[in-house]
Amino acid sequence: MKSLTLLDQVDYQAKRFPDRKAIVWDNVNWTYAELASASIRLASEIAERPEYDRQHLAGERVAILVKPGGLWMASILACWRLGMVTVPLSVSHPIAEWEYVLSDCGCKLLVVDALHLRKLSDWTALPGLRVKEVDTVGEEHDFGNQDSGNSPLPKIEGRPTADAQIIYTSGSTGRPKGVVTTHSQIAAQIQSLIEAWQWSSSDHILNVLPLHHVHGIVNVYYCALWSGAQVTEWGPSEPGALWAAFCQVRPTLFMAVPTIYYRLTRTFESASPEEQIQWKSGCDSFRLMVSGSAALRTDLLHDWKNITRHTLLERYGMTEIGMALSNPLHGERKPGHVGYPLPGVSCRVVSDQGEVINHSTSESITGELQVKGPGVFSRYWNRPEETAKSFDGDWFITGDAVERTSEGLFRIVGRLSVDIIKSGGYKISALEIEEELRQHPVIEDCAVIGLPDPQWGQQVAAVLVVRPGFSLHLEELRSWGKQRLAAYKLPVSIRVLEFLPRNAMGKVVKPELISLF
Ligand code: MLC
Ligand code: AMP
Repeated sequence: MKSLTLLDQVDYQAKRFPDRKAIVWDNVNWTYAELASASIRLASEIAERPEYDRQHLAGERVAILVKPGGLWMASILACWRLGMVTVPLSVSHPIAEWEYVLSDCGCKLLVVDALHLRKLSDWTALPGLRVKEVDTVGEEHDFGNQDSGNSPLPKIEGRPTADAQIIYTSGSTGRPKGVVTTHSQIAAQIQSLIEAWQWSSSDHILNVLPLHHVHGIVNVYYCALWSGAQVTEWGPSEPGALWAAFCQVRPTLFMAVPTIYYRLTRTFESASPEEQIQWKSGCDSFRLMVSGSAALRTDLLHDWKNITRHTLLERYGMTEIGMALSNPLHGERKPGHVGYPLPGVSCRVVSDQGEVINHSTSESITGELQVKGPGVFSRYWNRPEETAKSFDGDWFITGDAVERTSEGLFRIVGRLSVDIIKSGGYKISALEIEEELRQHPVIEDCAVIGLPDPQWGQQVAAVLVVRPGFSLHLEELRSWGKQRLAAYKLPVSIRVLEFLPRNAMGKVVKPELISLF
């Protein structure tokens, strides 16, 4: 694979096809030329600030708190021009979650749009953090020409192997960890998907995913921009509006988590016959619809096919590795399976004892999935021990149990840790929520589990032991928690016990708790 970066590639597209639409949001078009020039202008503005020693911006972390769309992408590219490491924040998180990330990765700069700056008005910024407001833009994106003014941007050496991005992801060890990827690792993740799914400049993708995780960031935005394709940013929306968007926008590609397909399907079923006819025809423009980030139920895959005639392509990935496995673009997409290793990705299956299980052409094998390849991340930010524990040599240990059939086809069997919950495609650490709940004045002890749910995959539930003489209702707990945790981490159900069931080692027996609900 060539050692280009996404930044080089966007600049190349901007020269080759300056007027081609790159990102459209709310009827505002950002051409490739506008995206490139906006990012140059923003980079110059950042570099010109007197408080920065511009030669030392490279490697500094910069958090991006900007709504999805052209300005978000221009902010990312601007920071990369300065050699800075982007840390995309979720626009829907409470301030406490932002603070954790900003402080964990030692961000010196927060690039924020006007909307989110208003949310931060009462906020006492972290010591040493500078805030750079970017316009709500697009509305008047006259970013001038590609000239960066009087101050040439600092020359950054060695960009492909430099750190590019940190994405925070939950693990089985409490608070989220920053996953660091370099420019060349991101390029490898993108190129693998472009090859497998045959992205081209005539593609047009509709995005509804958040831009703080790889699914929306890499699979949608970065792949589209690398290819010279168009992204229409739609944002999270209710399913009826999304069906209408399919009809109006006529995209060629769509990528989503199973929860979104579930909602679209249920909404379709309760729509009028006229709407159903219109919505069905809205799917004619698609060449590919992809599902991932969580297991796709086979009944949902069949329902979707009956409605749209599209067989969803299910693939498997992880923040640390990008995408690893995919059903084929052409050929059979087997329900309940996640396909074969993607280009450039090597996969192996390892037993409980840590022994590699050789592929068998006569029977299926099961074990833990390990992954190797040029797209695998470099390290967890500031966590050398956790980084070391998650690799066996070059092989990343995923924590997912898989089955590999004799034909080499993979199926995800489950997670090895009960402390990881997947809800709406978000990975959630039960331990992180437990730690937070223990701060509640009435909670003496608690255990958090994931309950199976047809819409969300799993939903967060908590079993609580409350202090003698006190009681606690779900709504009270949720309203206390929403200042501290993202909405999708808040328990949707609670049970109160006098004590938690523990095994001889003193560990809570979580599988026993599921039956309480
Ligand atoms: C939100 N709500 C939930 C919930 N999430 N309730 C239960 N469980 C959850 N998981 C509630 C909120 O509290 C709120 O309630 C109401 O639903 C609407 O909230 P929202 O934030 O507006 O949710 P919505 O937009 O409806 O979100 C649904 C969704 C979202 C599916 C669009 O979850 C989503 O964008 N998921 C994608 C996540 C993703 O990109 N994952 C990729 C990770 S990377 P109330 O009472 O306030 O109305 C990865 C690697 C790979 O996994 O392979 O891709
Ligand atoms: P994240 O850490 O948010 O990137 O989530 C990665 C995890 O999502 C993986 O380790 C899997 O457990 C899960 N995952 C991703 N894609 C799939 C899929 N198609 N089927 C089942 N689980 C998946």
